[in-house]
Amino acid sequence: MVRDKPLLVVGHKNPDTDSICSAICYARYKRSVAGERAIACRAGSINRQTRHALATFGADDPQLLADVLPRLSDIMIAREALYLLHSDQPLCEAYRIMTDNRFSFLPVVDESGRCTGKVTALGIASLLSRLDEPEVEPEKANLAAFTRLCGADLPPGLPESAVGRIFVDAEGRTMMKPQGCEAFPVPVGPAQAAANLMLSLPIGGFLEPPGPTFFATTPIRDIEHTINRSNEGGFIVTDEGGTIVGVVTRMNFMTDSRFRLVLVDHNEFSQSVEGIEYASVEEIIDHHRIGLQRTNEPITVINRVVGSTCTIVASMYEQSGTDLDASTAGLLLSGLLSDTVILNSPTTTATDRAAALRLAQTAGVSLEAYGRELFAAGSEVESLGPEAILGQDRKLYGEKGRRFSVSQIEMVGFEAFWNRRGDLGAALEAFRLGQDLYLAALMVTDITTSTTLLLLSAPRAFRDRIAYPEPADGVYEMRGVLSRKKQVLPFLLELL
Ligand SMILES: [Mn+2]
Repeated sequence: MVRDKPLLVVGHKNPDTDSICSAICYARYKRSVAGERAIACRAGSINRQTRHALATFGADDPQLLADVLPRLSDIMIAREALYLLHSDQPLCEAYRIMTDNRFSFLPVVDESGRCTGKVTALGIASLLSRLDEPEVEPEKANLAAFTRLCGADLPPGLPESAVGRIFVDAEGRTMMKPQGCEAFPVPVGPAQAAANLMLSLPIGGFLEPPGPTFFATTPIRDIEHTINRSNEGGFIVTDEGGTIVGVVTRMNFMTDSRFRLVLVDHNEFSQSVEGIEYASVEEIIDHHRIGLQRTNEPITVINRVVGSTCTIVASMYEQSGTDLDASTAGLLLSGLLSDTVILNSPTTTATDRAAALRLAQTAGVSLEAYGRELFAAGSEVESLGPEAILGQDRKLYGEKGRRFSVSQIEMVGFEAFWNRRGDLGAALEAFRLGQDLYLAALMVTDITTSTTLLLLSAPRAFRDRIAYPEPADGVYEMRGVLSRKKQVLPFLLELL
């Protein structure tokens, strides 16, 4: 496990107030109580209700997590830690850097930072094993590099580079004869001198093609197949403009690059941030039905039948003996009141009521008044288009061989809904037909009267089976109904 990575705490997609506030507060808990480098994250945009809670209790937006797919940039050896070669450098410099750092290859770049090829340890080894074969075109060797390799000083007056030749003179000395200059002796044997001469040639003559090249932003999973089928020891990584930003070796692919996650307010991967199956989920704090994936390692799962995830986080603070600050208490209260519709939802438990009272006191707000304020601030109906209202909190289901959707909005009073009923009905119908769903429903829940108006787009035969009063065509009045998962969903499944 990669302990140096931060622990990301994130709720479900289309985050509601409970998801955002439990992520913020549990990240605070992990930092202050467990000493973890925890970061609160979100898997989507912040709705108006949550925005009000964050503003009221002074919290920053959690960091947006578009996905948790490890990318090449997460595992590569970055440019700063890398030696980039130029084609006019002598081969011995590449050789030394590779042996000192145990690199199997080094990229060669031009002036603009583009990769023109690479030098590999294998390539140099095979050159040195074929010194007798005069297949290498005569090239100008770097004379300073050559004499240095031979452990001698460069005689004065010689050019920087020249085509050279090794021979043994009459006295048995190993001699180097640069073209157009006097021969000079070197203090090594002829075979070593020949090898040194080879290593003094410019890299440019021995470039191998760069091989498969990838962008740093590419998710690792997208190139695994290509990597596995390639016999290259390493790969060049560039930015979108083609400038080299690093390399990856096969060893780098073995490092654990997974993001470390805590899931709050959900446990089903289908509701989670993109790429969750490539992350390391270390904890789950939730209050929904269990839809867990099999895991490779033991993980902490806390799932309790309470009205909100914030209730669970509040009890963890309490058990740890840590005093809550007003901001954290206010945020936890917001998530709790939001999910339980100000303690009116049938999902509300005695634990939630007790926690809400304590949290309101610590936060210094009136539970009822703040709850109404939160829902009034979150009412989307005046400000959003019909598609946005339907999409804000929509869940898709596939049960009993039918696919259907249930959206929900909470309101203070129904007036704004009746003003927009035509728009919303048309948008609901269009969504159902566009998605080829059996039915599409919108729960419009008035939290002041605990009544839901169910706006329904469904086949006639299905609608005929509904026994609730129908004050307007396709609008059903469900008194005492607040909960999608506990009331409306079972009701619809029964009719199906
Ligand atoms: Mn929740």
